Amino acid sequence: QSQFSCDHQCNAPDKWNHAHSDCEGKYQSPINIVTRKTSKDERLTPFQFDNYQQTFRGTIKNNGHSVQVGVPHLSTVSDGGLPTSYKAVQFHLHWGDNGGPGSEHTIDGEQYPMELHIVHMKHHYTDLITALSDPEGVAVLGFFYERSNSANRKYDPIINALQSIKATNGNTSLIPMSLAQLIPAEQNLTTYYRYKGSLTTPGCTEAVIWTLFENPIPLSMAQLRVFSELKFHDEKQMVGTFRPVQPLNGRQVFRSGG
Ligand code: SG4
Ligand code: ZN
Repeated sequence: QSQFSCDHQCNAPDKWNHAHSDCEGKYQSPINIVTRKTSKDERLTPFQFDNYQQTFRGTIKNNGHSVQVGVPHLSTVSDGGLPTSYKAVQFHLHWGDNGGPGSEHTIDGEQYPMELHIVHMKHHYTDLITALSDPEGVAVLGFFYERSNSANRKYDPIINALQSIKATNGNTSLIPMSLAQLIPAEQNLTTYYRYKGSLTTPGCTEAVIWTLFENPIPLSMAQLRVFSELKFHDEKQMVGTFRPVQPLNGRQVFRSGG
C-alpha cells in the first residue's frame, strides 16, 4: 500500500490527518474500552462461526506496515448481533516492541502485547473497497494476546514463516492451517465488546462493526519477540504497529449478554 509510509510513528495521527481527511472523523478506531461504562445488550448473542475449522494454504506477507494473510472467503461469521453474515477476507496483527505493549484497543487502559484482526465483509460483496462504502460493510473480529510461559504450538505456522518475510514485500506460503486454530475455542468467545468505528489505518473509513473478545490468546515471550524482527520499508525494526486510541465522541460501547 503506497498510500502511507510507516515508521515508528506509523500511528501518529498528527502525521496523517492532513493527507487523509477521513482520519479526522468522529467515529474513529481504536478506542479504550472502559468496562464499567459499557452497556449489556441481550441482542449480542454468541457468534456462529462457519468453516473456521477449514484448513487452507495461505500466503503470509510483510506489507510494510503489518503481516497479513489473505484467507479464502468461505469462512463466515453471523449472529453475534451482526446485521447479516460476513465472510473472512484477511487477517493481520498489531504489536509492540519485543513483547511490550502493542494492542490497538485497550481495556480499562490496559494495552496488551498484540492484537489480531480478522477482517470480514458483508457476504454479498466481492471486494473490500466496495464493502467500505457501506457504513456496516466491514466487521473486524479483534483478539488480544497475553504472555504465557509455554509456547502456543498452534501458532507455529505463522511464527516459523516470519523468518522468511523479514523484509518489506517478503511473502511465503504457510503450511495448511485454519482460522479456528488461531483463536480461543468457541465456548470461550461469548464475552465480547461491540462498537462502531473505522479502519485504524488510512483512509480510516468509518465502515467497521468492531468486536473485541475478552479472552486473550496465549503466546510465549519468545513467540511475541519474533514479530519485532520484521522490517519496515526503511529497514527499521517493525515495532509499535498500533494506532493510539481515539476519542469516543459520545459513542456507546456494548457488551455481550445474549
Ligand atoms: C493493516 O495495515 C492491514 O495490513 C491492512 O490490510 C488493513 O486494511 C489495515 O490494517 C486496517 O485494518 O482492521 N486495523 S484494521 O482497521 O483491511 C484493510 C490491507 O492493507 C483495508 C489490505
Ligand atoms: Zn488491524
